Amino acid sequence: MSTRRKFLFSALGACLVQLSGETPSKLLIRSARPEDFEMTLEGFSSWLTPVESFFTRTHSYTPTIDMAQWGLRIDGLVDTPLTLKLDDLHKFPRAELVSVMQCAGNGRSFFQPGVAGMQWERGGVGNARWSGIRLADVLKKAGVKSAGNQMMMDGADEPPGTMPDFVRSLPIKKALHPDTLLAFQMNGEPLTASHGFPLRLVVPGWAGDSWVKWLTHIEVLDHEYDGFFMKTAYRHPIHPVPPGTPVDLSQTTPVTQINPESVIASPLHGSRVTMDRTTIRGAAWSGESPVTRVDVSTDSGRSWKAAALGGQATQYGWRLWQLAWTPKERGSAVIMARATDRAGQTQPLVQDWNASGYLWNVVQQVRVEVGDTVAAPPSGAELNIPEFPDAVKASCLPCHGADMVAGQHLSRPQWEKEVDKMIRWGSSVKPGERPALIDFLVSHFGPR
Ligand SMILES: Nc1nc2c(c(=O)[nH]1)N[C@H]1C(S)=C(S)[C@@H](COP(=O)(O)O)O[C@H]1N2
Ligand SMILES: [Mo]
Repeated sequence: MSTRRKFLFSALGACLVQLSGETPSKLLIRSARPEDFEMTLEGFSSWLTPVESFFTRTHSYTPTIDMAQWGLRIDGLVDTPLTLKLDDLHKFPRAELVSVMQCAGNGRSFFQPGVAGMQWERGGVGNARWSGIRLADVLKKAGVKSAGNQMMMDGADEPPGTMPDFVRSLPIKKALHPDTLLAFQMNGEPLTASHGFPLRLVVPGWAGDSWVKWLTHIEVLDHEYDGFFMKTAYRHPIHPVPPGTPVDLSQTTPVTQINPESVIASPLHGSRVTMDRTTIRGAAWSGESPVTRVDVSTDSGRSWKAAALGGQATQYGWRLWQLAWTPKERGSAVIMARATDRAGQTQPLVQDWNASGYLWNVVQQVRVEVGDTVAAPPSGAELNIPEFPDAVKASCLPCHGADMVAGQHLSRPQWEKEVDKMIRWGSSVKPGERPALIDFLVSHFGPR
């Protein structure tokens, strides 16, 4: 944390919770408060993502859990409502699996026109070994009534102001699937505070928004849960729309499974390689259906070759892949990789646009120069955070950092919409301050 950041943090931090851990050194900090950290491209070289390299996505703050008080409540449409302590949960049969977890918004920064939200590039995803117990075993103990077809899940995190609480629901069919877990562990270690200690949901094949952290309450319902994070957020259009078109919520459906995707870990975009043999490699994954092939092109998509798949083959984990390439000529080359899963789904070349920037999975293009020497790409642009006027500090920064604002690239109507949402969620912007606030945001953080 910079000194200036620390200063703002303590000056405005009266109502705030501290960061849960040390500043992560292996991650890109998209937002320090709340914690939104992105995995770097290096992460696509390892089969299991170490916890210290694993992305973090938190809507409000990381709660501090008092284990003397903590319990998991299961109620609603069940025969026997239960409150289970961690010891009780440990008595159920153990279950474990390797699965990718990907944020629904991974790749959001690539949408054109740009959309509001965390500006993830490719690293809002990771692959880990999750251990715990089957959710189905716990639900069977409570006895789901025949009318129960959805399951509400809530964690211990509490939002600031009047922001809605992060509460989600899951169809009971997915909840009862033997691979849906209540996990205590990630890669053999107890969950860290950022990743949901002491208990989180593991919903393999589905986007991260269903993987509720710090789980405290499950309620069996006969309908989809009615809150903001089910009925407004995490929805995407049923039918494709022209880019930039707002879609009525009645024409949207909740985000569920993730799509096939492949990321090139090496060589890096903008780097220089020689005429010698280069290994092109990366990782590929899909939703509930495993990746069965990755095709690589080194000539802008004119021809494709199957890459060799490595890492372990599991239902939900990612595969590492590689292909040897000996360039035939000097100049500029575009490398692409395209994953296909067992269900026959493959990555598109053009994304269907959606206003929330979910489920980006367009085939990546990595441009390299073939020359006489090897060279790393030029280093990327740093986030430039200007000094915020006092009124902006006072209305925005009590709840989140300046980095969260500075990462956005929005048009005037988009900023107006965001500011009005924040006012609804308890920001102290006075009516007279709104025009200057919008002007500041549009002039510094306008469209790319
Ligand atoms: N309680 C709670 N659970 C949550 C969230 C949250 O904000 N609160 N964020 C969700 C989202 S959108 C994602 S992508 C994943 C991220 O999990 P991670 O931080 O362990 O990577 O957690 C999910 N579970
Ligand atoms: Mo997410």
